[in-house]
Amino acid sequence: MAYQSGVPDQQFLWDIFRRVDKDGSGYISADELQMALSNGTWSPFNPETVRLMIGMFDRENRGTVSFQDFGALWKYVTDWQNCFRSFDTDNSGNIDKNELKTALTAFGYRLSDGIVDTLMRKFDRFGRGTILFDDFIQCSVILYTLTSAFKQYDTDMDGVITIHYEQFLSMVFALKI
Ligand SMILES: [Ca+2]
Ligand SMILES: [Ca+2]
Repeated sequence: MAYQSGVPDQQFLWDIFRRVDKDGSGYISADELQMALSNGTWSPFNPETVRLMIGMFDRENRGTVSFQDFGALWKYVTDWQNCFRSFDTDNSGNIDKNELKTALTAFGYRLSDGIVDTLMRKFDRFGRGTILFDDFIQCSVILYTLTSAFKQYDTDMDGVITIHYEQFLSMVFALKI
């Protein structure tokens, strides 16, 4: 299998694409992507994470991903898999609170234990005190999106913003989450 600068070759991608595109429509729908992805358990891949990912790579705004954008999507998923594995230090197949803290610190966040607890509660879909692969992506993407929105207002970067009600509404409604 030939790889050029980390990008899988077109034939390899096409084979995956055809397998994922169950109805042969030439586009990957959210349902098809969800079926193709695994969070390491028998439970279905988080539909919210699927929606986020389709939204990121759906350049034609049809709610689906074409083969043209599939390479980028597949690389994104693979990068997240590698990231998840590297932070799952005890190889349990999920991320516990300490592993999440380490991951967030490595991503450049400085968050208190209280916020890490809040993230754990919010993204631990099954109430087991751990976060699965799909929920880890969702957690990271949302945290990134919220942080970017905050930073736009925090021009002096002191971690404090003062915004009016309507600025707040515009900020929240502009979020792609
Ligand atoms: Ca399809
Ligand atoms: Ca773990």
